[in-house]
Amino acid sequence: MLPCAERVVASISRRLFRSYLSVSSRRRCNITAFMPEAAGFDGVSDRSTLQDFSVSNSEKFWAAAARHRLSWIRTFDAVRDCDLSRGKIKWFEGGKLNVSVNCLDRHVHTCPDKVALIWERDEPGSEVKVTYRELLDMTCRLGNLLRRRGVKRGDCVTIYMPPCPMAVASMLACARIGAAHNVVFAGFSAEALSERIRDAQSSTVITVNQGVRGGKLVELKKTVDEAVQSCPTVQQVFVAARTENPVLMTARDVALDEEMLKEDVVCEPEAMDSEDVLFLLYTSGSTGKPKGLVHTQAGYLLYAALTHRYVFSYQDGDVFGCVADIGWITGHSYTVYGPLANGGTTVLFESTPIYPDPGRYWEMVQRLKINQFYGAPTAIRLLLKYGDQWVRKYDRSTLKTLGSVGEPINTEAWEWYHTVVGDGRCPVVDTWWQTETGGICISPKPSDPDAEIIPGMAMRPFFGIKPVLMDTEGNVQSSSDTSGALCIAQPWPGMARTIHNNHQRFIETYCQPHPGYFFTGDGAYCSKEGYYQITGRLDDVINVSGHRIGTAEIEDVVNQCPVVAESAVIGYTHDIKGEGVFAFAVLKQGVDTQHGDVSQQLKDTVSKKIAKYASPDHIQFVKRLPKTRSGKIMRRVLRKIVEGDLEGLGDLSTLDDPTAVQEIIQGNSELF
Ligand code: 6R9
Repeated sequence: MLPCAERVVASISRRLFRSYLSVSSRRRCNITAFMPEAAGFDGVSDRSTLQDFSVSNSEKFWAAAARHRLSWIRTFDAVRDCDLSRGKIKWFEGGKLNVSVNCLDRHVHTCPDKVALIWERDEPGSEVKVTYRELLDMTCRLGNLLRRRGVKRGDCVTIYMPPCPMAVASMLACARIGAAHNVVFAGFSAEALSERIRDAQSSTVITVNQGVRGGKLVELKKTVDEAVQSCPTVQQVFVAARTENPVLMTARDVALDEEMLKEDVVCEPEAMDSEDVLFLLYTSGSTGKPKGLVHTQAGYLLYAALTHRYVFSYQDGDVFGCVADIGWITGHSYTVYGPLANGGTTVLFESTPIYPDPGRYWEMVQRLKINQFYGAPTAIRLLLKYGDQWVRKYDRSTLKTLGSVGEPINTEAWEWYHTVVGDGRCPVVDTWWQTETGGICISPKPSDPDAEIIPGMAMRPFFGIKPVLMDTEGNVQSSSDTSGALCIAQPWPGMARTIHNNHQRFIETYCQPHPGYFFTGDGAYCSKEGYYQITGRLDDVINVSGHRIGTAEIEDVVNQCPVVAESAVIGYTHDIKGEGVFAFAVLKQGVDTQHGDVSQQLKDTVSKKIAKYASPDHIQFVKRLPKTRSGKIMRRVLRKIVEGDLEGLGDLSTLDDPTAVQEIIQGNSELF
């Protein structure tokens, strides 16, 4: 019998498609037109040798990229000084630069009136455009204000704001004066915010009076008020006005818009060392409290810029639409830093995929003439449920590339995204990466815009990335067509440097499991051709009667059943099999579980499509799945519910809708 992952690939490879450009036109490609710095690389004449070169001559590759893509105040002395086994990661030491200058000033010199940001506000049709000149002015005023109010190089400012130009200006103002930022997703609770402010030891917080999302007001300032009660370090809270409604202002609060007007539009940028901290970003681990991953200046910016350009085939003049919130790494790298470093036009999306109706994304694509759309599978699955008419209504002819991020994209969602949203015309790039990696590491077309794509596979490593798969004994799997723990064999500039205040945890989590390698915590399959498919978090891989299976593989099949909108699969302790399979399924509107045995139908389908052992022992139908605010299904919570360990549900601060958990607990108790 074939290994599971291989069967998944075999089943989908029939649908493998090639891009429309012929092989001969690919060969004619001029390598320096594709990547100018490649001109100096010995023996590099086409894109496939460029990829090999970037891995085997990593220092040369990154040095050339850093010189070419970034503006330096002082050039670097050393390219890298890394020892992964000790968690020592340093790039471009000796170099000095300013990230805000790289994202703003240099573009203001060449194209001051180019639109930098399109703020797609909650109400469709009310977008606001901000040019590079205007964004630089805002950033400088804000930088001066922060400086005048005592924020110094090396301090950490917490930003609790929805996507808006002021949030971007706040991030860049911190970068300008050498302060680190800590953006906390504006949907987090007061408790979660407070914990992050305390851990980051921020004395300054920037927020807005109220947020507006899905037609509703969100009381962000009130949440900050509640959060800072337990944050003795906080001395000042800057409050920008998103709405006209007044909010309670205390002695600690500063009206941001008013105060900024008093400041000059020239703000001297700090000359930052390459390895100074640019930002902290908190993310959840499988256990313990959230960890503040630390990213630094030059390496992060270079990696965000290069991946943004090559993964999405971004070209000057394109409008880039990443709908991720700025509170997540995707928003940092692909709404803010990557596009702005490249002098691009980037969309800041304030709303939801279904406001005012499920056509929102595509109406926005039509109105803003978006060329690259980058979103999450969870939203794609949600929209798929509403039907094709919401997509077909709008002109999507400007779209060139569709991106997916955050979790494995199941085949049904991939096909729908490709054929309905992209009219079968736009490549879908499934991008694998993490907060820890800073930017995209595996994606279908990093070095060749004409490369073939297999649905549901992240495919190929980005320049300079060398993935390896480890077997259960911790040995590198030498052949392809195999599965294992995904590690990265050599450092790259965009990787996180440490966990704030806890370097030991960084070493234990990422460096010690496989000494000398960066351990990602994900499992992957590598096909005969060397293409990668992410099989899910390793803690989501289950072992049923000795057969290893990724929960994502089972979900993929369950989701293909016409009655299913979405599902989550977990393993649970089973007396005989070791682990059994438990599936939670959300059915499409109007499907009745009472009529016909939907449950049996789903079990049979999994038996048929994968194997009998993979068939769920139990299926619980639920109204919704517990998800984080960034749309990740919290399988850990489902596992605890199935185990009956309600005390051990753990940190629920990232949960989007707490009532989902209550409903599932109730339904689960009725099941047995
Ligand atoms: C960018 C981001 C990281 C985890 C990662 C993996 C999952 C992200 C994925 C994917 C399969 C993809 N993940 N992209 N799994 N295919 N294309 O999401 O960062 O929030 O830190 O999450 O998300 O499990 O380890 P982050």
